[in-house]
Amino acid sequence: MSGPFEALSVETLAARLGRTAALTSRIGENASAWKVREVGDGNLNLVFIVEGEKGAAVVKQALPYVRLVGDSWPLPLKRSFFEYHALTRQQARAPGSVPEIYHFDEGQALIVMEYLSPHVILRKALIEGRQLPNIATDIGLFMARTLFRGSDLSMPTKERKADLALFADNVELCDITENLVFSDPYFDAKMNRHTSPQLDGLVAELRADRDLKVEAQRMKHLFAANAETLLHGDLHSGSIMVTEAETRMIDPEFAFYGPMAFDVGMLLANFWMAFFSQRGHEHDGDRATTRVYLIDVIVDTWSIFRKEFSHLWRTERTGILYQKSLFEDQGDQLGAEQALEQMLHSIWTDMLGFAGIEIHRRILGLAHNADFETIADQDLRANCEAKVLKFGRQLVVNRRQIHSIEEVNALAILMEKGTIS
Ligand code: SR1
Ligand code: MG
Repeated sequence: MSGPFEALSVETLAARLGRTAALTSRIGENASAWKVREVGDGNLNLVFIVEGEKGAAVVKQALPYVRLVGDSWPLPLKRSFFEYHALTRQQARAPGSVPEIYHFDEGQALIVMEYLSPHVILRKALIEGRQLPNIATDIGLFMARTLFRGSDLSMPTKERKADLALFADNVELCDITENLVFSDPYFDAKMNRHTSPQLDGLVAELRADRDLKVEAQRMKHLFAANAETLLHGDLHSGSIMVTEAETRMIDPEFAFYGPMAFDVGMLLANFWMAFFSQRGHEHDGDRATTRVYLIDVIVDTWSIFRKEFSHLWRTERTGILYQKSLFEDQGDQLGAEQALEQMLHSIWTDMLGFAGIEIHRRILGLAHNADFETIADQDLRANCEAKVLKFGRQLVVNRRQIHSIEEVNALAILMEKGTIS
């Protein structure tokens, strides 16, 4: 295909892509027999599932505007280019963790990729109370591998600098995060919404909270200025597809070079939100075991991330930072371990800050989470949201005084029960 950009539709897809070899070779030559469904439920793009005589594939196409808002908010098509390049790097650094890419058309801003089936979006599974046995391991390893291997701890510096320059152009998607995540929740921004009137008082309190605002801007500063590694950039439970046995990360269109802790914080925030939202989904039975499961997932994800990051530090530290020539080659293993601990500690502290902010923006900003949105009883929803908002504030403001994942989870459990507020 190519020529000037034109959005696909269920009606036009087969005619327009019917001769794309990457697609026909996998799903079948007879395009008139293809079944096409548009299934995009994200905030930005079109997503089609195309089924033919031989198989199925996904066609994802960017639109020149934000789908959630409409054409009053233009957004460049080039996000598809960044998504494609991020996926290829993630596949190289964490093989098997992302969908296979069959074809990329830059002009049409479309990516043809593997149809993941019977996978479902992790967020949906957690709302249903499902317990997926492998997510902590799979996501922990994905984060450690992509974050370590995309940084100056590992990459040849020339390659990393070229990549940094490439992704630096993902300006508009960074701008979305800079505003929607780090600033809008903390003032009365135009597109914000929250459960009202139930949360009005707490929202006013949080927006008047000077310590919170200062720390949120500290986190924004880190996000904007600390170009440590290639991030997924939007690693929440809606960007992960799962089966009992498999986990795949999708949708890295927000990819750019930023702080190590950002992906980890966003991900764990979404697990904490899943935890706090469970009480809103108890109409078909108590969710106590799901809550225990989610706490275990949080502990395991962090511990697997730490373990794998430490393993890579010891075995793959080939970049320009903390060279072995200064440490191990001098017989100074302890020095290398000290530096590792220091780095993990700063990832830990920053992770808590990013997590708290992600929680706030999902309840106070434009883009909310189905975890809470699907709780029909407004009072019940507000009750869950109020607790997690206060929990988020603790993470952001007191992150330097919190020393272990068990400590954070103990706080989450007490706040969720209402024992402390
Ligand atoms: C206008 S875009 C809103 C959100 O959707 C994406 O998934 C990102 O999380 C972004 O912040
Ligand atoms: Mg997305």
